[in-house]
Amino acid sequence: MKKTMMILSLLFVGMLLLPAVVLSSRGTTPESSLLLQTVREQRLKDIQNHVSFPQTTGLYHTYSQMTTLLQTLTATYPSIMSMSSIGKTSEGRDLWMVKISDNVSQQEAEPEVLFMGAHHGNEKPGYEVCLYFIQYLVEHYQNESTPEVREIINTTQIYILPMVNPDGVEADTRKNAEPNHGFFGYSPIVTSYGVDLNRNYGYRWFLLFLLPKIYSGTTSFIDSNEAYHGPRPFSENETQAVKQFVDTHNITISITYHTFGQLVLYPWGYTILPPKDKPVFVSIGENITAIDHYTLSQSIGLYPTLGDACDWMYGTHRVLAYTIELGTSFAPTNPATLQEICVTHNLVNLYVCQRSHSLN
Ligand code: 0X9
Ligand code: ZN
Repeated sequence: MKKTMMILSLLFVGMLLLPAVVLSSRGTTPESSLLLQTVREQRLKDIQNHVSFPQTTGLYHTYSQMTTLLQTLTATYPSIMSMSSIGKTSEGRDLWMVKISDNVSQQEAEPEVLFMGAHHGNEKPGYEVCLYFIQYLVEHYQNESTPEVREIINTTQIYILPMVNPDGVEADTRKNAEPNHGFFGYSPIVTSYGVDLNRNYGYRWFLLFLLPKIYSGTTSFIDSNEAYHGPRPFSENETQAVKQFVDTHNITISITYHTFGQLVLYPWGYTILPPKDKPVFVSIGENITAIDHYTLSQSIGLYPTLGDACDWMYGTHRVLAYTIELGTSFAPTNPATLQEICVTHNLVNLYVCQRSHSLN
């Protein structure tokens, strides 16, 4: 009798667990399940070992602290890391692009991936994720317990532009610091400051005029508006620099980090039509959300807008370009929250590098 009861209760518990098993495996293709297992283990190790986080007196790096950190790392790991300025902001700050790869000074026939942070200067976790990733990669290259990092660096050309908008980061503003000259830039005097860089990419701008009602809530002709798109496409030094870089590289996958909302977004943001590559976007996106437990959606699901970086990268160069909206606030003040965001998206970034090898 006792035995039958035990078997029955085991069966009951088993039945309860079954949907959980089925659910947790959905959206995780076999290609990534091994990686997910190893990255989860890594993640735990990281949380335990990363004693030096945060490295600065404040929680977030300043622009100059970032510059020093990147210069120090480049000097320490010159064979796998290089940095170069791909442009200057209106206030004269360099836009630092980091490359991490073996034979770092050479252009090789290896997949190229691009990570960017801080299009919006007040969204600081985005660049911290990038800095954490850079440091993690170079510091684990020789580490015998992380052979996958060595493999990734040896076989991938990883580009990271942590701060697209350093002027905005320094001023803690969404927009950059560009002086504006009124409607379409025609005023002789300075009327306000700043352009929303994630509205300034030149993809399908004509729709602003054709369908103004659809986009007027999220992008603006008014230069003092927080979502001002600028006087013309690619009017800004920062977007021009990104354009020039992406135009001259063969980027396969890209992640642009923003805050906030715990979302993984794929194009399009300007239309409800699905992108041609939706199955790939969803397959990779589901593997990303299996790591960070965020919600996967087409960008327009958040809201429709024009001129964002990912629509341009995908529309012009077919880059599999994701926007990730990190966390639950623009700039969390709790170090543990920031650390969790960085550690988790370090794994996302490693996965993306690996996945870039199995694309057509
Ligand atoms: O509005 C943006 O630029 C992004 N959100 S944020 O809160 N970081 O400003 C979202 C861009 C995603 N693209 C679209 N929704 N079209
Ligand atoms: Zn943003």
